[in-house]
Amino acid sequence: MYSAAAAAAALPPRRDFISVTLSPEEAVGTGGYNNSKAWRRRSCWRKWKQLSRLQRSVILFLFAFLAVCGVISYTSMGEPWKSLTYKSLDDQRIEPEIPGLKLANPAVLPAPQKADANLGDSPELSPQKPPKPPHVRRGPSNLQIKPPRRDVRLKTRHDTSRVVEEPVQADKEEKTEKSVISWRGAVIEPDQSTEPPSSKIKDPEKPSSVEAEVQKEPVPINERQMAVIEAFHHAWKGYKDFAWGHDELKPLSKSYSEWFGLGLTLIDALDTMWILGLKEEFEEARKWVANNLVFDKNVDVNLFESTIRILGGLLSTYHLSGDSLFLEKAKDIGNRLMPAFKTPSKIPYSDVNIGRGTAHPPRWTSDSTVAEVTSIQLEFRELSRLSGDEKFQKAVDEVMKHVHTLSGKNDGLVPMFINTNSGQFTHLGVYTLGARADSYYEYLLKQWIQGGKKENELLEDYMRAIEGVKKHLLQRSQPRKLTFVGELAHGHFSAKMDHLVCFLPGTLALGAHNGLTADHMKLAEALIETCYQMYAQVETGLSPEIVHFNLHAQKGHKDVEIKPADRHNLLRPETVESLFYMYRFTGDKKYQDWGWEILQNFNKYTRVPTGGYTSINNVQNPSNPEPRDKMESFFLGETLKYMFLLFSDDIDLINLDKYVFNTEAHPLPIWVPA
Ligand code: DMJ
Repeated sequence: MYSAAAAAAALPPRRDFISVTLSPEEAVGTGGYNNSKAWRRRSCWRKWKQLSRLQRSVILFLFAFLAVCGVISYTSMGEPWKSLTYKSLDDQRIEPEIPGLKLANPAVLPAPQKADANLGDSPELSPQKPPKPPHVRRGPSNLQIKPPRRDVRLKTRHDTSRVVEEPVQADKEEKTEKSVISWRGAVIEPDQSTEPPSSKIKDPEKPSSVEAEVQKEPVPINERQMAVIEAFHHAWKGYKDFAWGHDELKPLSKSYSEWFGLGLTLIDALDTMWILGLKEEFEEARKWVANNLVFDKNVDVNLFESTIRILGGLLSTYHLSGDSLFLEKAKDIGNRLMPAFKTPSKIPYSDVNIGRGTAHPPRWTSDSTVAEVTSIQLEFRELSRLSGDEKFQKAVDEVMKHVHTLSGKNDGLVPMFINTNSGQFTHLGVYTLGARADSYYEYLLKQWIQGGKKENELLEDYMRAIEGVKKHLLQRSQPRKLTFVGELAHGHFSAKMDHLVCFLPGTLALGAHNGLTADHMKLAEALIETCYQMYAQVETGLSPEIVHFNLHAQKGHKDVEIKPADRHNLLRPETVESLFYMYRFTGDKKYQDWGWEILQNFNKYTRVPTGGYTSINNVQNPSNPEPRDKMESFFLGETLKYMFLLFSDDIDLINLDKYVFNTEAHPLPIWVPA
């Protein structure tokens, strides 16, 4: 018997080897005649055996030689193919220098750009690591995530790995467009010529440049992210079963509520599904948008809410998926919201009838809230950049400029109301970082970031406001000395803090990350601890809507006091949002652990067995938290999205140097990425 023992002996001990066993006859090659049927079938083998050892060696050598030649010629033939494939990228690098020559438009993020600047500098395009050839796809009816023609590396439905389609023979009409599209939000680079539209907005249908992304090693999904996906599935099941296409799920009564009648939850959740990798759900929702989302309706919508949820959701989904359906819908709703700005002061009305094209303030006043009119800018500015129509940006920039000059601020802090006729602040003297003012501060910083940190007035107003917060609103509680942001009413400090204020640590951290003073980060660290304690000190481990902090130590009292009217929880995102920023910027795992606790408590007290999650009336009663029978759209749009991002260690999963989140957690590109 022959075995490969000799060869194995030459190998280091313990290495695996393959043992091949032949019959003794075969082994020695003597070849006795055997006339059995089986033997006859092996005539080749017989002939082989009849050859002399020299003849066999020559044949084997020839085979080996041919094989080597084959391999060499295959690899050298591959080069021309490769260079053909990458040529488009190389072309992009040099073409902008040729006057008048326009570049291919990216499927996403079309924008005016000096394309060579970024592309040339990009380490991602270094010769050692050539970029993946861009996948080309565009068109109203084609989802960019549609199954590729070959080799899409989508491992599992819940796999966090980026999925990039290998080069395909793209459709002809797509040939001039280049972008890397994958099944994850972070994959499409917003640095594709993202320049502010301020001077002249170019037609995005005209060519621009694209930077292709080099794929990194996939970052595996972890258990906590899986738990978020599970929670999303559960919430989505309820919505799908009982509220499909309606605004909000009522999970207990297994029905729905309408606010605008525009499928609010579905739209708010689109980019979350994209980021979580829920492809089937996304495609199903996309179909609904394509077939059922109609804005030509005689319905009053709130300008702010429909901007941050619908316009913001459509724009970010367009960016993530590259699917122009979402851009078209965004343009439609954007245009329909414009009548809101037809006011004597240009400060927009709160409500618009998107079917009739009329707008009006609430019935009882001609005021709008300050947060509402100053937290629509990220979306309208981006819509101008994408549509090539300046009017959107002009309208919202005018509001900011006007508010910048207004009197009635207190060290940068703004009152809560502004009059649409006079353009002046009203109800002076009350200052809060909570409801009605909160996102004014958030959008000062975020617009500055979105526009490439050039709009100094925005930064000035932001910096001044944070100084105002420090001067007038910061206090420390007893007994744990938690730093919190209270309110000021006509000179009197109130130790009241809305859960809404918990956006602030995240915003401060984002500012510090973008080069603002390190003090802001210190304050962010202190405030996020407070926001966490607003959960941890409560019986259910869930925060109420509003807390009052104790300023004086009292025996048996915690820092956090809750009034009966304030003890509800609406599944709000702000603390989780800030935890996400804090973890991104510090890497301190405690922030993930805190978020994990919160998720578990949502599961414990707000999950409805038949599908969906519900807001609750009483966070202080674990045995009966009193479900309210409503799942707000921001639970899917924001809370679960921020949870998923918080648990991720992949900084490119919505890279914060390339995207800025609107106040409803919809990521929009930074025009000139860091
Ligand atoms: C969301 O609609 C937005 O986050 C908004 O800025 C505040 N309110 C809810 C979430 O709490």
